[in-house]
Amino acid sequence: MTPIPTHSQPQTRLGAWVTFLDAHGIEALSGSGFDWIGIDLQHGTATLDGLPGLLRACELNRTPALVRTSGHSAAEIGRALDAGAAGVVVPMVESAAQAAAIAAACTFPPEGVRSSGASRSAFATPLLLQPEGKVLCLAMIESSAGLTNAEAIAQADGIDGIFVGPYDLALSLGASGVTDPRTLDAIVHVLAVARNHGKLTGAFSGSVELSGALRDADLLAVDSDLAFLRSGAEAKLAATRAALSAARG
Ligand code: 3PY
Ligand code: MG
Repeated sequence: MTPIPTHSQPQTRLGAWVTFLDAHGIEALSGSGFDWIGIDLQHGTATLDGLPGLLRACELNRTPALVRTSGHSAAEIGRALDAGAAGVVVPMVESAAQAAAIAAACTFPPEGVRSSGASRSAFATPLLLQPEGKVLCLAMIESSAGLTNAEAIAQADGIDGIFVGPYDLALSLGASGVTDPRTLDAIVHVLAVARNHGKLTGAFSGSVELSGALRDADLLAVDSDLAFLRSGAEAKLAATRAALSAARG
C-alpha cells in the first residue's frame, strides 16, 4: 500500500468536515488541498445510504475519508467501513468498555466482531490514512466522563487513536467555550495521554486560535463545510463592497 501523500507539512494532516455537501460539493472540496475529509453522520444531513456516493467523490481526488458515525452501533460502524471509509470517528466514548466495543466493531474475527460481506471495501481497497493498510478506529473524547477515563480509553485494544470534540467537551465541563483555559487544558491532556500510549491524536477545530493549541495533533479537522461556505461568502461580499466603493470614489 502506497502511503497517501500529504499536502500539508510537517505532520498534522488537515481535514475538512462535511455535514451537508453532496458528491458534487465534496468533489470540489476534496480537490482544494485537504489531506482528508470527515463525513459527519451524527450532525448534518449526510446519510448512511448516501455514503458510497460521497466516498466516491473523495476518491476522485485521492482524498481518504473518515466517517463520524451517529453513535456506537456496530452495524453502522460496519456499514461505514464496508462503504469504503478509511476509518470511523465514534462520538462520545466514555469508558474502556465502550472503547473495546467500538474497536471490536471495526475488526474482523477472531479479534473482533465485524462481519464480512459483499461490499465496496471487499472489492476495492479503500484509500487509507495509514500505510499499514488498516482502517482506523478513533474514539471521540468529548465529555467529562471521557476525560476522566481517557487513560483507559486510549489503552483499549484496537483503538488506533483519540479524536477530541472540543465543543461538546466545553459544554460538559461547563466552560465558556473551546478556548476557555479549562477546555484547552483538557484537550492538551487527552492528546498527551493518547500520544503517551502510542495512539494517533486528532481533533475538530473550527477556530484558528484553537488550531494553534492543537499544533501537535496528527489529524486536525479545520472546520465544517457550512463554516467554509459562510466565511467564503462573507469575505467575497465584503471584498466586492470594498471594490465597488473604491471604484465609485
Ligand atoms: C465537538 O466538538 O463536540 C465535535 O463533535 C466536533 O465535531
Ligand atoms: Mg461532539
